[in-house]
Amino acid sequence: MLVPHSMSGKQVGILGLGLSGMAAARALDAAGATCWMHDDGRPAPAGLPAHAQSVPWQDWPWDRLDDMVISPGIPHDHPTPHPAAARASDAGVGIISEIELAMRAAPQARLVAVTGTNGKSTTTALIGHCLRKAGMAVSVGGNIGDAACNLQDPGPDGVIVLELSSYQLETTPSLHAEVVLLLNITPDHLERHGGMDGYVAAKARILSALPPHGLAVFGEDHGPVGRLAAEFVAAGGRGITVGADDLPAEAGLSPALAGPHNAVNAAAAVACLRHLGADAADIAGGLADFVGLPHRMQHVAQHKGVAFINDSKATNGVAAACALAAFDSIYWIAGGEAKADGLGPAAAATQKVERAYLIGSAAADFATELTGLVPVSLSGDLESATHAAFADASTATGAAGKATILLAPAAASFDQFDSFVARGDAFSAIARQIAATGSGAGGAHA
Ligand code: UMA
Repeated sequence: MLVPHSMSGKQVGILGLGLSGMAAARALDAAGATCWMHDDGRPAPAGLPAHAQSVPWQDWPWDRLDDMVISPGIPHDHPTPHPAAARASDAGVGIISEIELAMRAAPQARLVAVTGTNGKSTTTALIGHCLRKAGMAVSVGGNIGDAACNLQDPGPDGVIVLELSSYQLETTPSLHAEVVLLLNITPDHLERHGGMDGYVAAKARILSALPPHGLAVFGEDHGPVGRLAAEFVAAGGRGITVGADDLPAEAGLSPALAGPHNAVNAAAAVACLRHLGADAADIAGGLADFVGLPHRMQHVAQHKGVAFINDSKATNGVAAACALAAFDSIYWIAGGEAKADGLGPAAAATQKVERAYLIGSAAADFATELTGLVPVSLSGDLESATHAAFADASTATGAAGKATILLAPAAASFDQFDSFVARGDAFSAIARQIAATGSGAGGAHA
């Protein structure tokens, strides 16, 4: 655990009792702080740390609070601040993230921080994988899933690799890292940042984490990242921009790194790994045998020449367009709760799509966007869509065929599932059941 000893004796409010809130409570308790905890949606779990108590935020001792740790999913600014955040601002109480506590713990390890709209979890995991291959002690966490305060400090020769979301970047004023990676910025989470300018500003905060000798790695981009890179270098920063062409010529990428977007992610990881001193052979080995992450271009089943790919994490049009570029003969399952730009660039990335199977509340609008581009089926739900896609794909490919059923929704999951994880798990279960039983019933088109 990363313990922020400087918080000893402090009074701290904790808003949200999910992964980050609970990790913050344990770390603050270990540091000797007193915690006041509140969650709007769930009761406090059993076994709170000794110096933590569950109390409605209205009853916290606001005149004595030093800081309030806010969970990343809770707005402190846009579209409207949570009332406890508004109260904290009025009372002059600092609003900080759980990541900020990990920074205040001042770990001895070298730090790497990774952000971007898409690909940040894959890149974070890939860096961790290659460092382990190189024999280095490494801890990996942050937005990828394991809360930062839960991580062990691997010591001065080790590395902590943190994935950071825009939400976390906004509330981590003490962020510091020896290497930062800014992969790409395309519209996402705009309601939480008051629009694109606010979102870009939140992502750009990662650059202020660098000391003078630190390295910034930028993904090749003609949009906001390109501008930020140019400004950073013009101001004297040490920054490099990488594209797919910067991968070592001999690099063989694992199937989990399929697609041009993952080539950029891999090239960014390589630049970071070289800076950290990883051996070229270990980097090459790590790129080749990286197994990838669940719900990201994950091969979950294969039957009758048809591969089932779970990319449920493709919750926006840019991510879905990247997935569509990575396969041929695609039977594409899309839909859910649409983002502000609908399918975005995914609509124009459908050249290799045989048919789209649309689900959820976005289905009708997505069908309109795809008119004249690809045939569509209004499938309603994921189960119907997957069965229909398999019936079509296995018929079209025949015995020797090769086709891909791709779940890349270009939309959030919340209209039909609790999370992208639940959506991906459901797809994987259906795919494996089809592979086990050979059943592809339900191929009718609406
Ligand atoms: N809650 C309230 N009031 C509200 C809203 C939520 O009390 O108005 C409560 C909920 O009832 C819940 C808690 O807050 O109990 C949830 O907090 P949270 O949504 O911030 O989630 P955590 O469990 O703390 O997980 C967070 C990240 N979640 C989000 O950013 C939404 C996780 O990223 C991250 O893995 C974890 O911290 C550890 O760092 C997930 C994510 O979806 C994977 N991230 C977004 C993304 O990748 O696009 C940014």
